[in-house]
Amino acid sequence: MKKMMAANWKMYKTRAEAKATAEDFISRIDGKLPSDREVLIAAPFTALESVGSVLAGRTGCHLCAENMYPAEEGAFTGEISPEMLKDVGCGFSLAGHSERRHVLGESSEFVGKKVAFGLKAGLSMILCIGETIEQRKAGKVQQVIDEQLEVGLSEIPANFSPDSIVIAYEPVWAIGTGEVAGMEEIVEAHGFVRKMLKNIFPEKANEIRILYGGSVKPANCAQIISLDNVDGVLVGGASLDGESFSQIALA
Ligand code: G2H
Repeated sequence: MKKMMAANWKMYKTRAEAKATAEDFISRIDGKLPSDREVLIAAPFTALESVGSVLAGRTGCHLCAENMYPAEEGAFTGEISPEMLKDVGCGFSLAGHSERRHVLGESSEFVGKKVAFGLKAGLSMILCIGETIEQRKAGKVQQVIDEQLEVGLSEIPANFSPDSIVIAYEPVWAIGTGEVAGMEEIVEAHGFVRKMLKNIFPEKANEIRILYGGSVKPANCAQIISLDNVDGVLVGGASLDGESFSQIALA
């Protein structure tokens, strides 16, 4: 299973800034990315084409949307379909990032519809999950993970390929706060994720990648990706700079 080193640029960067960052990043990893690693950049919709032009044709480099709407087309003002994303060169989309769950009010059911629809439309999907600090303090980490996985994956086609689904565990209290989860907390949560995946897909669970996200930096990345059941990282703030993200990708 190849490790996935993924950037999430959120609502940052104009087209020109995005292209310059992608070019800087690629120039720093060119010829150095181990064959057992892949990199992925999730960029704002407006920057997908310019970032895609930099990643195009590069082995192990993927373009990703940060969100999508579960319909082919229609009267959904402000939304983007999987076909539109594929048309601009995306192979992946995020679904259920905590900022969409908590700032935009997306439910697990809606996230599950996106994962299933995106997969059926030919995208690979990165399902983001994770508990709030209140849920952690109440001892509900496993319960939240189980619910978000069960509902988020409930409608996917039975014949899905395990490399077309990626889970990103991102504890909400560690996102953009500089407070990375402790190594034991990461191992425990990723163990819960793997266990739940085995319950749902006994034959494919070990081939589904589980990424950690939440204040990943060049200084902590190598240790995090060496942990049990950590198959890569999803990086926000520290991916906005080409040098910093290249250090993470090569960590
Ligand atoms: C979590 C992460 C990227 P950051 O949202 O998805 O962001 O690395 O800034 O905590």
